[in-house]
Amino acid sequence: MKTQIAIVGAGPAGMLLAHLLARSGIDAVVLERRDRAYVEGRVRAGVLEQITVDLLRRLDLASRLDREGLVHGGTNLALDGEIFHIDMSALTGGQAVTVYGQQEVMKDLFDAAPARGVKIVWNAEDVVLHGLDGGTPCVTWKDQEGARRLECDFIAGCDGFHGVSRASIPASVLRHYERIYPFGWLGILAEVPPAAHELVYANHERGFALASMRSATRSRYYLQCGLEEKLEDWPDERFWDELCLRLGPAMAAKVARGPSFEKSIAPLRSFVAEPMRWGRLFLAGDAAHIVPPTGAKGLNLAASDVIMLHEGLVEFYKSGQSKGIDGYSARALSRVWKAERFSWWFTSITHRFPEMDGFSRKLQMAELDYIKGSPTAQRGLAENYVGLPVAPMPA
Ligand code: RFL
Ligand code: PHB
Repeated sequence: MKTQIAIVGAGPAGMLLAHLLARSGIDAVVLERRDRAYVEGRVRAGVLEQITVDLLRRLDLASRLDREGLVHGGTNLALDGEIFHIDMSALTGGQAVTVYGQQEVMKDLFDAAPARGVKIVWNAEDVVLHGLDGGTPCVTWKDQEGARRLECDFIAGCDGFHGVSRASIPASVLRHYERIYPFGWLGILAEVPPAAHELVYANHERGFALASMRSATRSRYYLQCGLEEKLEDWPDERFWDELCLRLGPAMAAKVARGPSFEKSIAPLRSFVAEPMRWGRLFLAGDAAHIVPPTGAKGLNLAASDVIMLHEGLVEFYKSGQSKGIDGYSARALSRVWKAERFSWWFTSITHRFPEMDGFSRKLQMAELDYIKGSPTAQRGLAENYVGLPVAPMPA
């Protein structure tokens, strides 16, 4: 087989890139290790920045998003049960985020794929990238038809944090920057109406809690938990009790309890691999960087990476120039690092750290109190939360 772009991974980065390339008339094939049900079934992101919403609209993939997505012009912070509102829209000249689950985004991307000519190979095992530093790269894998081979011009490594793409770059070239946090998030989904109209990020003495949602009838809640904790230790009643404690009495009165139908623990990590291009390979999304979910940035960074990569590839194929693809890594990393900074900072002011002494706790409380009283501080938070702009292509 032959194509122009081999895309490894059918997550948000891989599928958004595949749709963008299909629209621009650039041939691509997506190779995914799992099946559609697995990729679509993963409960992950919930908050889309405007640039991600605009991308889905540009791709004509937003009709359900525009009907069902919940537009949030504000968010809430809570300190030991006392809640204050941040009017993000007023602070950012009318910008907002949209609550629409990653599962729904994936469904829309997969449903539209066949009619748009987006080719996906499911259950591609043992994917190996070859010839990255030469002129004729290719990808090999195994599936039900046996050993397969795809020749291409470039490879887009969109295979997430544990994928093969980043690992195919020589260690002497790649630099890693990392922070591992001493806690995780325990998340549940329940078919109950959300406690608040907008999200609540709660800093409590006992640890962080987040009240989020998927729709007017489906709630998503998270609790900061220890990395050693097991799901069996968290029956629903314990979860609801702890959530209500951390959100405080005013919010607790509005929490509707019900059986959870999904429960999982995710560790928190900040990670960046540089550069995001090596020879014929480009990394995009979680393959190159991870943020703790506090800032709701992971899926949105996957979207901004592939917007930039797509622009570079279009320039290359339409005008033969390589400035866009040559500048891709630096351009993408400049936005990635700002999201890393924001996600780290937002995590640091909302979570309980094991080594935290009285002084650190007082500083955290002072910072939240400062944000509460200062429109200037709120503007910084709001500007980052709704999403920073994508820098223009290098001239
Ligand atoms: P993905 O989604 O991990 O997709 C990678 C795909 O590659 C496949 N793959 C391979 N395919 C072929 N060969 C191989 N060797 C392969 N290895 C892997 C995998 O099967 C998979 O299908 O990466 P991508 O596309 O870069 O997308 C990243 C996002 O999924 C991720 O950043 C977000 O989910 C992060 N995230 C959030 N992001 C937001 O923007 N807003 C949020 O509110 C938000 N909340 C979250 C989150 C992530 C969470 N968890 C569980 C980590 C909340 C949580 C709890
Ligand atoms: C979610 O709804 O899953 C969600 C919302 C906001 C975050 C992280 C996750 O910061």
